[in-house]
Amino acid sequence: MGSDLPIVLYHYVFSPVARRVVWYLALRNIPYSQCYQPPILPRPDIAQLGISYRRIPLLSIGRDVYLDSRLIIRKLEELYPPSAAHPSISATTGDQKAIERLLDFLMTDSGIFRNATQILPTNLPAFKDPAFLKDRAELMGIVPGKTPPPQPTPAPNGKLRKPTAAAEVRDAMELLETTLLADGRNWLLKTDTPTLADIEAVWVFKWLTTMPGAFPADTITTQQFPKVFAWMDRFSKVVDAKAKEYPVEKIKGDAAASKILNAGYAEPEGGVEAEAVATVQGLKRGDVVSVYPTDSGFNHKEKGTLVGLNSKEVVIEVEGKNGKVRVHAPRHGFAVEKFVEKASL
Ligand SMILES: N[C@@H](CCC(=O)N[C@@H](CS)C(=O)NCC(=O)O)C(=O)O
Repeated sequence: MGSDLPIVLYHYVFSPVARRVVWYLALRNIPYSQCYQPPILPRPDIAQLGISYRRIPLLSIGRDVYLDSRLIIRKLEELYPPSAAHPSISATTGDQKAIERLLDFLMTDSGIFRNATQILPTNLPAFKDPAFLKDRAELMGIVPGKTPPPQPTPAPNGKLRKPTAAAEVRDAMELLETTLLADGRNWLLKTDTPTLADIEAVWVFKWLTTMPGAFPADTITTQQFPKVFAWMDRFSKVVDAKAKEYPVEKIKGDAAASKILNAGYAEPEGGVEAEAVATVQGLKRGDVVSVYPTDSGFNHKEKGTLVGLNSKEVVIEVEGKNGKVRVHAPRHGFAVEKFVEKASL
């Protein structure tokens, strides 16, 4: 079972998406090691496992490596059921579960995170670093000499870009101020302590608060959204206290790799279900497939042997420098394609 196995989180401190996992682990008192990564490629610590996925975070439980914070959190929910040592922070009723899920969709799929990246202060040191700019262009599929992929939606450029994005961020903040937080509750699900629903809603806004000047001074202020800002402060106090109480071990890439490769698997092999994507490609266990995210970082296709596929996840085995690991990706936001060797001309 997962709970006896070592956990390694690959991340960097400025990643707002990785914070979601850091806070989840902290709020549930789940011990883990962290392997800090550079904010841009290359990441040899991850490459040595045979993994070409380029985004952060990744989390391993034993010899299983999970991509994408959403799958990571779901797996931690499954593999670490609530106990006295690891209290639950999940929604309990159906209505609460729906709120938890919908907040996740709001922040990621409705584009609030993408819009938040458009309102970052332009004077941040990273934006003056050509290596960073080149790396992030590559993340979005912009490769010199090649036609860039179409954006998900046509977005205004120039002086309209920022205010348009800020209006989207403001709208999500207003939703919280005028609905869930309107009655003066401390936490979104009216609980005594923060839950996963708070994590799902707070991460983008809290990230923006760390960069003075990100919120437009006239439209997103503590006066306009007192309840949202007070809720973010409360959240910060709780997670900061947890971080002090349970310091997390830092390990280097080689130590992380040997921790992973010397451990057992967290889950049994799942098998390949005959669902639509498998059927249309005639996929079966043992086929070589490519797995990649469809929203960003799609030039980095994970190639491996298919060992599991269902409506929720795809699992492939990849071979690294010193052994094999099983890589799990969510189906939501990822594609699975049978690998076809390109014929040489
Ligand atoms: N849906 C993904 C999004 C991951 C993501 O976009 N992560 C950002 C960091 S916050 C990233 O990887 N940026 C490029 C990089 O660091 O290489 C998840 O939930 O994990």
